[in-house]
Amino acid sequence: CQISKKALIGFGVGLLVVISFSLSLEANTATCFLDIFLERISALMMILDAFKSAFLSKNPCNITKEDYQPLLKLDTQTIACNKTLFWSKLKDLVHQYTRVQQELFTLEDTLLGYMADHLTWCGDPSTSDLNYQSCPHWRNDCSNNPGSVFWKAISQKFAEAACGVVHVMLNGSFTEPFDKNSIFGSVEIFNLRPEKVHTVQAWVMQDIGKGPSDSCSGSSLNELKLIVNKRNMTFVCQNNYRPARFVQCVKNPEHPSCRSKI
Ligand code: C8R
Repeated sequence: CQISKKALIGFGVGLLVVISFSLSLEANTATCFLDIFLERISALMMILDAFKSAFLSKNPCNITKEDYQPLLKLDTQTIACNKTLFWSKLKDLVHQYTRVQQELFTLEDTLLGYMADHLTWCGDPSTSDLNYQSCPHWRNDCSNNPGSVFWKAISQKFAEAACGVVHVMLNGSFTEPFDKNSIFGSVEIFNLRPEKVHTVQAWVMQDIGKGPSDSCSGSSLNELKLIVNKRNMTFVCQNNYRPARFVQCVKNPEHPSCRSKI
């Protein structure tokens, strides 16, 4: 077969155009990714700076919600309606559950909550460094410590932003699953906006193998119901919510409550 010189040159030029176009596209894409990456790093640096400024060089027993306001302003993450999940006294189960049911979000599934979870932090008025020796304990030392104030401040914002149906997972193996002094019972429930939130759905989960200490029909849940209704929202309660029970049963498959219909 014969290929003319002209056709060969045309083909060569065409190939060059395609290669150079795709190379420039790749270069553009790479620059674009780099831009996004740098943008994210600088946003994280700003968040970290605002976080540290809230407590560094300050008396760790004298932290206020206002100290965390610059940090809260930088947090623009929003959770879609019906997707917020609060909890009290069963941190492990609720997070095991949201790892599987990724449509629901606890505070630790948001940037600020994720950053601070499992951490203890404080400063010292005499230095601008983090205090690596000791930080005040909220019960034994002082309640206005950097950790407690942080959790209260971001929990308040989390609750204010919730809309639609909100969910809360409570521990039915405690005599008071709804604890008025907890962050859920003292901050979140009172900062829900009834004009945005129409229903509070409670899931009361008992530990497998432990008898119920309290359930939806108990006095503690009734207290929560009264608060919710008084704030013009509907209250719905369910004991041992099946999907979360499945998660508990992964570790206890042979327990009678897991073998029978759960
Ligand atoms: N919330 C509060 N406290 C949180 C937290 C969180 O998301 N994450 C952590 N690690 N902590 P509890 P509660 C720490 O008594 O008081 C939000 C804090 O040190 O079992 O009702 C969350 O949105 C804090 O003092 O529960 C959730 O709905 C304890 O754990 C409630 O508030 C709180 O543990 C849970 O707060």
